[in-house]
Amino acid sequence: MKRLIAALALLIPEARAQPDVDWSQAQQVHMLMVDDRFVPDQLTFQHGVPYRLLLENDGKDLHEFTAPEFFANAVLRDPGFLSQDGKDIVVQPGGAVEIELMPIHPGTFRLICVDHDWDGMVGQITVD
Ligand SMILES: [Cu+2]
Repeated sequence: MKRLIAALALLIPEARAQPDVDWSQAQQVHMLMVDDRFVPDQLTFQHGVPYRLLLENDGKDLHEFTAPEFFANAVLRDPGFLSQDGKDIVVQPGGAVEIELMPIHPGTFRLICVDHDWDGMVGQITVD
């Protein structure tokens, strides 16, 4: 038990303030990544509502869901999915990543794939 508490204490500085979120109520949102586009390229969420966001890479290249401001304004059930200091989610070709998150502030947030924004792999996330 002592060990568990010590382990949890180590994790706490990493964790964001976690409001009580009923993740069983999460709504499914699906985004496809292809070479080199997000499909759709616009996502809309309601703040205060939990979502299960499925990112599926149907392309031959690795793609990234890079949205640092969006993530900074959301609670993630498992922040370990984020790489690059909370900036993005890497999805391997032919792979998929599912993250559970809840946007906590309204706003409009830029989405890019850092590898292919030059080729138009950009999008927008709106939180109402
Ligand atoms: Cu890409």
